Formats: sequence, structure tokens, C-alpha cells
Amino acid sequence: MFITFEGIEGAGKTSILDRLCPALSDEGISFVRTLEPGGSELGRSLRALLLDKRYALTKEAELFLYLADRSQHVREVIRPALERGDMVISDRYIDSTLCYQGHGREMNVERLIRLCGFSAGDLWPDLTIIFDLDPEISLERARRRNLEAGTTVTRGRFEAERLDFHRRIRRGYLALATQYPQRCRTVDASRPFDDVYNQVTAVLEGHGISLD
Ligand code: Z5A
Repeated sequence: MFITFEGIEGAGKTSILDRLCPALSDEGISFVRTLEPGGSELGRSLRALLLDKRYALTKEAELFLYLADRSQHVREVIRPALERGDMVISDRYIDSTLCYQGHGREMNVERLIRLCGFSAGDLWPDLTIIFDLDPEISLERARRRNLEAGTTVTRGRFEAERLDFHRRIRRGYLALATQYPQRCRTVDASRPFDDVYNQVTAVLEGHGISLD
């Protein structure tokens, strides 16, 4: 099974994965946790380029770097894991391109769907959990997190964007949830952490993954 976690910046995906993954291991579930950008060896170099705001990337250059990252990620990491029978959970995947480059950077979403399908060898997730909340809250969370961790330039490209950019991305995710109701589930990420975690485990349970 291929699961993706999606949402605007600071929505809480990584923190939930940090708690979920040990619980999956305790259940004896064999899984691979991965992320985009940066899930493959080449991807780690691409990630550094992508997130470093010292590079004034055109939006097309940015798009193609994300697609290159995904192509490598699918073929080196995701497909081999699925073929071994492992579950794969990726922190971001195709929907990030549709929402950030499509709705955020205002590129044509239908064209992006075709390009994403091409770069990913038409591998779409079985389940996508969308962490939904107001960007004003999520950006404040992200700012606080970065401050505590010691902010670096590599975390700056999207944080520097205006609030309406993040609002468009949120609307993009909500539109995807409507467009792909079979695979997309939305959780209310504005709630306290334990509540969000319980919403996520309830979704997983609905897909046959039970955690005690
Ligand atoms: N991107 C793109 O444009 N196109 C693409 O195709 C792809 C990606 C694949 C990757 O950034 C960037 O690439 C991303 C989109 C773009 N940019 N943005 N934004 P990244 O990998 O560095 O980071 P991220 O995936 O975006 O992570 P994030 O969104 O910044 O954070 P998160 O993982 O969703 O949140 P978190 O780090 O778990 O939580 C943030 C803070 O909130 C942290 O201090 C937590 O302790 C706290 N937190 C978490 N949950 C709660 C609750 N429930 N209440 C209160 N506080 C909470």
C-alpha cells in the first residue's frame, strides 16, 4: 500500500509521522518512510537546490527539479519497496506539485497532472491524508519550529511567500480532496496534536491498518 501525507507548510505531517512510525513498527508492519523532495540519493542534492532561496529558480526550473526528484524516488525507493511487499509512506508526493506549482505558482494543473504521471511512471498513491488548517496557524507553527531549530537559508523558499500563496495551496488541497474522494482523506490539523494523531489512525484503521 502506498500512502502519502500532504498539506500546507507546518501542518504537522512530520510530527505525526514521528509518532506513527514507531507504532507501525510495534505492530510488526513492514514499511518504508520516505519524503519529497529528497527521498533518493540524487534527491538529497536536488532538495538542497530546491529549498535554498539564494537560487532564483524560474517556476519551470523549480517544477522540473521536483519532477526529476520524483522520477528517481519512484524508481529507486518507492517501487522496489512496494514490490517487496512493504507499505510506503511518503511525506509529500504528486499532490504537492499540483498544489504548490499548480495552485501556488499558478501553473496549469491539467498539464501538471500529465507531467507528474510521466515522471512517476503513473504511480499514484492508494491513500492520501491531507492535513488541513488555516495557513496563519501553520506558518506560525513552522516559524516557531524553525526558530527553535535555528533557521537556515535552506528552509526559506516557501516561508518567504505571502499569505495568499499559502491560501491558494490550501484551496488546492481541498479541491483535490473533492476531485479524488476515493484516495483522499482530510484531517483537521488545527486540533491539538493527540486529536490529529487519532484522526490519522482512524483513517488508517478504515484502510485495514490497526494500531493499538
Ligand atoms: N514542494 C513543492 O513545492 N512541490 C513538490 O512537488 C514537492 C514539494 C514534493 C518541502 O519542504 C517543500 O517543497 C515544501 C513544499 C515543496 N515547502 N513548503 N512549505 P520540507 O520538506 O522542508 O518541509 P515540509 O514537508 O513542507 O514540512 P512542513 O510542512 O514545514 O512541516 P510539517 O511536517 O507539516 O509540520 P511539522 O514540522 O510536523 O510541524 C510544524 C510545527 O508545529 C512543529 O514545531 C510541531 O511540533 C508543531 N505541531 C505539529 N502538530 C501540531 C499540533 N496539532 N498543534 C500544535 N503544534 C503542532
